[in-house]
Amino acid sequence: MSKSGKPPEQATDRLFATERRPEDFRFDASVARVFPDMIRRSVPGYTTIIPMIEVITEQYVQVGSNCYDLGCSLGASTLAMRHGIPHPDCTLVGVDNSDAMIERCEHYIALDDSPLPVTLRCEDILATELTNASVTTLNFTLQFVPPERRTELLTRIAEATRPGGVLILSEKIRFESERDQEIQTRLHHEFKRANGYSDLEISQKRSAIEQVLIPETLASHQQRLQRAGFDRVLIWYQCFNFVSMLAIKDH
Ligand code: GEK
Repeated sequence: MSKSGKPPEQATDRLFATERRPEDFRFDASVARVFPDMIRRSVPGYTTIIPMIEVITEQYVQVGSNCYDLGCSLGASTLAMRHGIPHPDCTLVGVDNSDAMIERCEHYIALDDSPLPVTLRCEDILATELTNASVTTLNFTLQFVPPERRTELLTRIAEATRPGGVLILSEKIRFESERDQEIQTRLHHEFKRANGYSDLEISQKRSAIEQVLIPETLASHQQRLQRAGFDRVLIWYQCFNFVSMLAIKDH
């Protein structure tokens, strides 16, 4: 239970509500505690993307394969994948390098009623073993990986993916044109304001996350995915500066 007596999944994000010392954002216990509320109120489209991960998984999962959720946090995307996997012989693996996230994720997985076993690894996704994959998800995680290591990670995912398999990649993006960037950023901030965040919360969160979450353009993502070994990249969702892509490996 949170201090307010609410169950953890309902704890309200007030982390940036009062003036605080500038510090880089970290996925620690205080963030893990309010994470469902934080991500829902901060990421436009998150509540649509999660159920669609189930739909996409169902379409592309292959008998006897492994499915990975990289940067699984509390397991929202992991559970969506779990419900989209009809084959009992598949393995589902969730990976996150935050102890606080993995600890709480175990609890959410245990509460869920699907019989498919889930393995959770508290590991760096840059080092975790990937093999025989049909569906891999990076739902707003690649943006936290240092840009110079992103190609290496995507190449490893593409190499581990079976023909016909996919990567679901959701990211905050930036725009080539300054004017577009300014409009989309304003709309994103309006979304946060509409969800009850104050100007102070928005600006303090922005400063904390600036050095940690590095967005890239859609073109950079598309080109990198193709260089990494995916044959086709579809944009299946966009709301303001938040996008989700489906990278398909044909052969
Ligand atoms: C969801 N997918 O709810 N290795 C492992 N984990 C990492 C790494 C890394 N190198 N870098 C960051 N993370 C989830 C939401 S949140 C997105 C994903 C957000 C983890 C980090 O600890 C955090 O839990 C997650 O990636 C990103 O659908 O907060 O915007």
